Amino acid sequence: MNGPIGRTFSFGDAHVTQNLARLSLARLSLGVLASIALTGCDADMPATRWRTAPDSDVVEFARGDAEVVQQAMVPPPFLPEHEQVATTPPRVVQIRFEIVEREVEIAPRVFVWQMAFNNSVPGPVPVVFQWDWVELTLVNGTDMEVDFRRTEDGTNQMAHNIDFHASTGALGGGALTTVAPGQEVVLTWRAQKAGFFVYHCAPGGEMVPYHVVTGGNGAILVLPREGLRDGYGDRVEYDRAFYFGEQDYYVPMNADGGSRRFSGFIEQMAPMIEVMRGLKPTHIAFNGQYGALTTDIRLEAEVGETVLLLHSQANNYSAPHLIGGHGDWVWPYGKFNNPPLEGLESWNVVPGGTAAAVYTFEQEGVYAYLNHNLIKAFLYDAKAFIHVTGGWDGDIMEQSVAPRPMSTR
Ligand SMILES: [Cu+2]
Repeated sequence: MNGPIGRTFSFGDAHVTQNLARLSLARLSLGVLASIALTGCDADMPATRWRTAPDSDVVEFARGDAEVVQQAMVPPPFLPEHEQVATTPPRVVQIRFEIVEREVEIAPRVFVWQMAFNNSVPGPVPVVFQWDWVELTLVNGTDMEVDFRRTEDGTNQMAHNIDFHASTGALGGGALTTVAPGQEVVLTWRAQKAGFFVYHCAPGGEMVPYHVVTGGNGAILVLPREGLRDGYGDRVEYDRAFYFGEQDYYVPMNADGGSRRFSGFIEQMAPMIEVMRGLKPTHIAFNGQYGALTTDIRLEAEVGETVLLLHSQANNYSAPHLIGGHGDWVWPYGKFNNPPLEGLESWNVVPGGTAAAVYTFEQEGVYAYLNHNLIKAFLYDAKAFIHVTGGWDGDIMEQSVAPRPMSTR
């Protein structure tokens, strides 16, 4: 092992030393030598040297030698406690998802039979490092207490599986994880790419969008082993992380403003697919339900704290925006091995994709983090509030003159 860090910064003296050792002399061209001579100094790192090189000792680490650890899942918008820099060799991280079919009132008088990974919509966020292995036990059913209506015997009705966009091979695991009600399966895959990645149920054909738009999606955080880096290559540490899972729903509605009710996930399917064909959501929510992150759960932060803002949409576009703040650093498509962009106002989430941004709060107040398609934010409910305490700096903003009768000029 060269050390705990899985990727080598491709700038600075350490890098040059290591890469010189790796390059065979025969392949050293004069151009390479010249570029090494020019970039051997930390102080003047050109932007083009942001890229990192994998550490072969980490990449080739044997799974049989890896420490096995268990990670308990927590419901979004929160993440399991985790380190931000890898201090051990690659591990096997064991997680468990229990799939629950349940009927939830996602908005007043609007009921949806959801498929919920680990009894939450969106599903929980596992947190691993690049080059770790993820060992998932996927259970089609649960014996946990569920605070929502279920089928009379408490069992699921349909087969489910999981497609991890972060994984490689066999439909992202979908081909190897299909389980009938009452079954469980174990899938192990290596986290080869760093970033925030969607996962979702994908049982085939029209089942795929049906299961996704009833809540069968979430995201996994795969951190670079050396931690997050800003556009200059410097470490970024965060004090808190929040996950905003944006969900579009296609609910068969009655004329009275309430939804149709069904006996279970199967009976709901055909009428819901008819609504889905229109490509027009009837409801859009953060964290699965209207009001989830504006009234039900209170998100808090303090001035001076850096917050990692994670966002996913498994089926549609979104345009995250933090009212009153910015994306200090935004990683395009939520993928950490690309240099982040600085000081953005709004940024992109593509369908089946994510965004990751950090912001350090400078003023107290209530910040809305939302989809800046403002119709989706305010006429639907694609928004969350973050309550920030810790003081106000009048040099940054102040009301210089309070409202008063207009003057004549
Ligand atoms: Cu499913």
